[in-house]
Amino acid sequence: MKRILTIQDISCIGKCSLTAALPILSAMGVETVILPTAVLSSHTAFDDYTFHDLTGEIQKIAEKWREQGVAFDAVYTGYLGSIEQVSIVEELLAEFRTPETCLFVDPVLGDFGRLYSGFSEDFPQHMTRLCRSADVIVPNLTEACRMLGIPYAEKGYQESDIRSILQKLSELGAKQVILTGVSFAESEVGFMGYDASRNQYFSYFHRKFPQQFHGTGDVFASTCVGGLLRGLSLEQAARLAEDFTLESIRATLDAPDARWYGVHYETAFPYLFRRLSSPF
Ligand code: PXL
Repeated sequence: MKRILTIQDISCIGKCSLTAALPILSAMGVETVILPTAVLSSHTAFDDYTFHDLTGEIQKIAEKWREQGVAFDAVYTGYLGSIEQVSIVEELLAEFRTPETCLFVDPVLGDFGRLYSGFSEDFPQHMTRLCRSADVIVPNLTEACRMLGIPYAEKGYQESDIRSILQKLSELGAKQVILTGVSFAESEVGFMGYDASRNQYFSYFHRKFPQQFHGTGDVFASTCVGGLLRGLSLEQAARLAEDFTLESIRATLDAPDARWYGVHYETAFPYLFRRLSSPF
């Protein structure tokens, strides 16, 4: 069984970060080691929340793993609560990443052109540094613009604009890039990807729902890295991730307050299992 280490927070309510990554990766048949960076009463889009920083624990936990000779096939990072935590993750990688370990970074920074509550304006530059050494990065459009220091626009992109953003993102250093939340038509949304080693672009679009749901980026990233560990190509893994996220959204459409509470990926698991059992 492949073993992944995922480093992100626990938001007690509002399914995202570890409360999405752990169940999804486990359901995909991947041994999931968690390293919680902080415990919050909810994610930061709630009006008010507690934030208990676990920075001090991270090094103590890593110390034990060092003694025990623990190794990982992949490391997946998501929401990191501070600049210091980005540096600590880099230190961990220097120690636990071997040439075979896939580093998958979801540079969680914001959405709809804005940084998430609690992040300072200089935080993106530190997340960008982490992305430089990644094998795969999966920013949304807001995060890509923040990392590249270019203005964000809600819509009006041509394919050539997105190709240029992908190119610039890969020049940061990551070998493969998936840009999420890409839309060229009012009724459609999806992703575009770029594989620098083959100089190849790929894309995938589907119907866009008018509703917005929190945590879908984490469902996407978790499924995508799970797919990679199951032996799928990045394009296949990202398509599976997009479809599963969509299926989870469909399962949530009638739920009250769902926007903040996260998508019902739980009821979409049978779909994920069916997809995993049929060849691509
Ligand atoms: O879904 C990304 C995310 C993860 N963790 C926390 C967040 C957010 C986005 O707002 O606040 C704590």
